Amino acid sequence: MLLVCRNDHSIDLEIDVIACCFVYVNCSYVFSHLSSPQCQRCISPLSRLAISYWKLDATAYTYPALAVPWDPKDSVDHVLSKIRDDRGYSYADIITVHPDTLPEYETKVKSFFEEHIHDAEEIRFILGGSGYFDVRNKKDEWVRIHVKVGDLMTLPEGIYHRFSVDDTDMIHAMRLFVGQPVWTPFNRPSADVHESRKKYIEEYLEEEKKVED
Ligand code: KMT
Ligand code: NI
Repeated sequence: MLLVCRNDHSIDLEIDVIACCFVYVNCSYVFSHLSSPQCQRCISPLSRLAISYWKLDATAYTYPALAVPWDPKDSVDHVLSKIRDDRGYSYADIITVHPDTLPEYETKVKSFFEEHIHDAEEIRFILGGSGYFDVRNKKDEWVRIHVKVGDLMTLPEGIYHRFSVDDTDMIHAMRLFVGQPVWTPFNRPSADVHESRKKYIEEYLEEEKKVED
């Protein structure tokens, strides 16, 4: 996973983040690789925004290009099965974002890239290809997360985000959910007053400010 700290005009820094930990200091990143296997969940600017991240070996298993739904109980990857059980993921589907494989490609890609929130967690496990998730940090700047094969990431309810494919123009991903999936995006700015947004600000962004003061 590549984390890019950027504003709307320039890209400041790119750091390759693969099963490692780093800390965030005034928009520059102090970076230290840890070889410890305990470091599967990174302590990072991402976790400070309530984003969780794991690196899995997605290439060791075979997944269909498109399966809507895909039963998460069919997982034979024990790391994925543990995350599924720990977090109660009971629904999954598998999609490939590419003009040849994704029904209504143009409409979907456009809606993925609208800045939005959800009223539930967004969970994505990257099985192939790559793409960009952009999330807003506490200063309302974009933070670009370059996701690649094996990245499993959760975006909390109420975080502003958007998704786009990168130069490879293809991403193969599993989308997990607790219970019946609801993919409804609430776009900015009307989502500013959504309960999920208010809750996220109270629980994470205001806490963040207190830590800094
Ligand atoms: C989303 O919600 O933005 C997507 O599902 C994008 C495709 S999965 C990486
Ligand atoms: Ni979303």
